[in-house]
Amino acid sequence: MYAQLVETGVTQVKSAEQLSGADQAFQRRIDDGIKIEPKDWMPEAYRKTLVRQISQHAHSEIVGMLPEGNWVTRAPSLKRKAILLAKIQDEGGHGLYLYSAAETLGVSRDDLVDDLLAGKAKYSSIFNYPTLNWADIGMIGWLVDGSAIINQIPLCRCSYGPYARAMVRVCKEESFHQRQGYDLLLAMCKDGTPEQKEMCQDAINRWWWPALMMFGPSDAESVNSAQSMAWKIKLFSNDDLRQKMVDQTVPQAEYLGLTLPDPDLKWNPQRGHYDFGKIDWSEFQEVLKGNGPCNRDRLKARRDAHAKGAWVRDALSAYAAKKEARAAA
Ligand code: BYC
Repeated sequence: MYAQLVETGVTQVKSAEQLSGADQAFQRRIDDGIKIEPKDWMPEAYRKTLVRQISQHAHSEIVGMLPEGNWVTRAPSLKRKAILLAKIQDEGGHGLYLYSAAETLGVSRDDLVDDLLAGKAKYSSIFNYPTLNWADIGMIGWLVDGSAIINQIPLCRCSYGPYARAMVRVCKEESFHQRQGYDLLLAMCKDGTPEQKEMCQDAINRWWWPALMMFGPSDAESVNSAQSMAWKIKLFSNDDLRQKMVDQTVPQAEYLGLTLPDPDLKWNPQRGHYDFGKIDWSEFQEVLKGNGPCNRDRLKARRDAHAKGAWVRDALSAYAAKKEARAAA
């Protein structure tokens, strides 16, 4: 892979002495806020970190279509169905931008997808939870896209140009997604029946803690944060972003008349933030190991979809080969 990258000009071979000088110069560029572009020299570990994060992010967008897809045929009105379809389509688009951003780092999309299908690649833990009632669709928009925005707005300023630029459009679309989720919940909580409000409470009881886990392990346990922050791939720590999510969401939940399932949640005037209860990190670790409620279903759905799409890929390759042969003739 390294040789291939050298060949394609993504990176260059340096002697050990040059490399440490190059590393320092690279860090200076980062510190000065200069964006790193695909053909610039970059430390191998920086490249690998970006491939890891961007590909996980891309996979999350693609797998993230599944829990929502579950409700397309059962949306309660034509309007809600059209909104949901548009949202799911947006997520697919985000996945494609992100795979493209990863490809600028010298990896192939086919390899990334193979890793996902083989169960080797991670994607966000949140998408291993089921969507059991229509209010879950509102919760995904409000809490999951809401968390995604908090995490991703800073990524628009991250040090790697293609990732930062992809994030600008992604964030605009995620903002619309978040608002549609809240709008759906407003309709159910404010204008709906007591049963509908109960569905919303049931949904928030199930989604609240997994949404907080989306931000990743606590800062003390986060193995990648320090280096990623030094490289400005991440601009804020997992815990800082999680706190922002809690502070932002509590008043929104109050307005909906929903109770967040955390008896320890309370405003702390000294800190100027909400205190909240302990996250069950053993649940998070189990989901990461593949033992969440839907891990197996999600991978099966992606594998089946990939197999069913083989004829499209074959047709595209045959068309491209024919076009190339014609051009060469
Ligand atoms: N799920 O050292 P850490 C969306 C892994 S939203 C699964 O803190 P890092 C969407 C982590 O990868 C979701 N795995 O890592 C919204 C690492 O494992 P490896 C996608 C997780 O990278 C609505 C290990 O735990 N968003 O797309 O510094 C609809 C240690 O963690 C999770 C993004 O991906 C998790 N929740 O920080 C549709 C945003 N958390 O790789 C779609 C970009 C941690 O060392 N990503 N892990 O084996 C990020 O900002 C960061 O990668 C994270 C983790 C904050 C997620």
